[in-house]
Amino acid sequence: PVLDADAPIKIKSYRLSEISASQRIELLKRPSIKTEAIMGICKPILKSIKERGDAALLELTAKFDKAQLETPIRLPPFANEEVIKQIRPDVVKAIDQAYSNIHAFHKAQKVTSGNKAVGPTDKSGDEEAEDAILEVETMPGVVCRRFSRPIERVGLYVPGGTAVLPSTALMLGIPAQVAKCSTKVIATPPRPDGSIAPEVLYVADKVGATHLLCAGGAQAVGAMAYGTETCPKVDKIAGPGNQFVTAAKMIVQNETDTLVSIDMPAGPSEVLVIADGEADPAFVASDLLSQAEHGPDSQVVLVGIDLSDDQLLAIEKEVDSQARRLPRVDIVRQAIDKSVTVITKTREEAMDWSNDYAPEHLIIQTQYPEEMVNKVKNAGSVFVGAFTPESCGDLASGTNHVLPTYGFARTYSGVSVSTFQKNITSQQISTSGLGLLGPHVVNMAECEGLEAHANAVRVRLQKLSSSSSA
Ligand code: HSO
Ligand code: ZN
Repeated sequence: PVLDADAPIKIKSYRLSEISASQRIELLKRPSIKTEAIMGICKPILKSIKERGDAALLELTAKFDKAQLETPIRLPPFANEEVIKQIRPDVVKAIDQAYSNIHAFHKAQKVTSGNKAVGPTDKSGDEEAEDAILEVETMPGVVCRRFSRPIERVGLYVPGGTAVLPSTALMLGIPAQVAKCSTKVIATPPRPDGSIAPEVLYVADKVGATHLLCAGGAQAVGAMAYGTETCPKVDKIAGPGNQFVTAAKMIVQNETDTLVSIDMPAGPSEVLVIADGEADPAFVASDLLSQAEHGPDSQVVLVGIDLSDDQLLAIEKEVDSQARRLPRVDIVRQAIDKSVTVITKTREEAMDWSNDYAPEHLIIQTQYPEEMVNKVKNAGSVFVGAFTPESCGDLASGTNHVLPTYGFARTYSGVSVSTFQKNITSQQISTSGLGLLGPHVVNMAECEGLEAHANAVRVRLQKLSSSSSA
């Protein structure tokens, strides 16, 4: 839709006290996604990749990305000195700092998931962090353990489109590197001249990617899910993407013979900002706009706590004037057109609204922001206090920016090291342990009518009693 360039760039606002129950439900809703239609487009694409592999992949890349490639796959090293020279030196430094912060935060996740940091992983390579083992002796002689292992082959989707996203390559590549996945395919669409952004190539080397798949959309998802002549088949595909990427991920995940998992369902990116009368209107507006510039379907929500008309007006003025100075103002205008401001009386009402919405990003610009964090029930990632803009988490603070959208923050977590691991449990029972536990298992097996289960314990108990009496 072409929006009038002279019209004010303004978010529709409501006072909570004037909103009916049914209106509340409507305002909390995300715009509906036409999954069926999109899936209908993706299915033949996936089928052609499955049947014709690289040949189909190259045709689709020529069609959708306008790039003529000889092969869809590149192998490391991806960025030689020539490539790195094409990146602004201060951008190289920024990527290095972001890598260091994100790596530090994700490496720490390895040792906090259990009670015993004496993992089974070897100490080779650059990842010295050890996997935690959880160990509980549930009865004397009955020891239960849980440990993690990397998912071996993973596909990391880095969107192309209107922005270059080396940050997404970091957000997916680092946790996979820390988890020690052995095959890491980064997929990203090539530019029409067949090239890949040098910043993404630089990151691909830093995270130890094993393959670069120069393809995007449903066809890239298909190549990683099924494997082609040149692209390895992967066990799990992670990363954000447009509606086609999301639909393709959902389709391949449901194909029982494909055996591929995905990180999470994904919708358009979103932010909810909670601000009170103390918040700086320029800060609040800047955060709303940094989300709005991602795409026309970005969701932007402002929840104001007891703001006067003047205070709201000050924020609205900032939104309008800052937006007009942005290169991506046309995208911003479309996103803002679908956005909502709600003014509540109390902090509790504001937090209830946020928890009901379950935002991907929650920014808290209020007095005593930490107290508000304690009340967060549903959110992907929280930005605490006036000097914590979302951009910092998006790019370089250390947390992951691949987060649950569309209300899935109620049940899903963002990408982390555990996205690229699975947990395995084990148990080991001593003879005395079986003496204590065995009779209970026999009784339960009989109750379930499973005589063979009961026997597997009985034969052992009999052996133990005959050898002890012998
Ligand atoms: N806000 C985006 C991530 C991003 N921002 C990448 C800038 N670059 C989704 O969380
Ligand atoms: Zn962002």
